[in-house]
Amino acid sequence: MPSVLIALGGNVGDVRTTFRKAIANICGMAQAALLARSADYSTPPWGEEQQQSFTNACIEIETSLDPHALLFTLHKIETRFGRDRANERRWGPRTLDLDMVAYDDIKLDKPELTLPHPRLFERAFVLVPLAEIVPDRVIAGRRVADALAGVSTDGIFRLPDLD
Ligand code: A4P
Ligand code: MG
Repeated sequence: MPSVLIALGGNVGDVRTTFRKAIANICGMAQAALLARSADYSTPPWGEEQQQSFTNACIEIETSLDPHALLFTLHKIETRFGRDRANERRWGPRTLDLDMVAYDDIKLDKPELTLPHPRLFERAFVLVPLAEIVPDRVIAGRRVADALAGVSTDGIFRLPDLD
């Protein structure tokens, strides 16, 4: 079954609880198996800096859904957890953002779905949790751990495990 890497982010509400529930929803709604889950990380806001710090994490799943069906499912889950795309700014505050980082080695270049995620290599808030779970994975010709070595991780710290 295809392996998919998903980045989770949010900075409104109880984000760590949202992540826990959202991951359960992803597994249920996408008939997916959870292969790996990073720790949660606190990360400084990127893009628009005058907002609360974010919590970020990454997961690896196996699913039989195709990329578009999975994207549709991820959007439904974002909405279920209070995401309101119609009333938010790009890079602004949000309860839950679910980005598909990579879907096997599939390449897609459509506005509604670009794979691998086009801004992955600029984003320490994705690369740090990703390198925790798949350091040796090669995405768009680059090893994840090597890509992480090329960005600043200032202000990013791992949050203690919840039990
Ligand atoms: N889309 C295209 N490709 C993909 C893909 N691979 N995965 C389309 C998911 N979606 C994809 O996404 C906009 C459109 O991209 C969707 O319609 C989808 O079909 P969105 O989630 O509605 O918009 P967005 O999240 O505001 O845009 P973007 O560019 O994904 O921004 P970010 O970076 O996700 O913005 N700082 C920290 N520290 N941590 C964060 O998590 N997040 C943001 C949010 C800003 N700053 C942050 C963080
Ligand atoms: Mg997004």
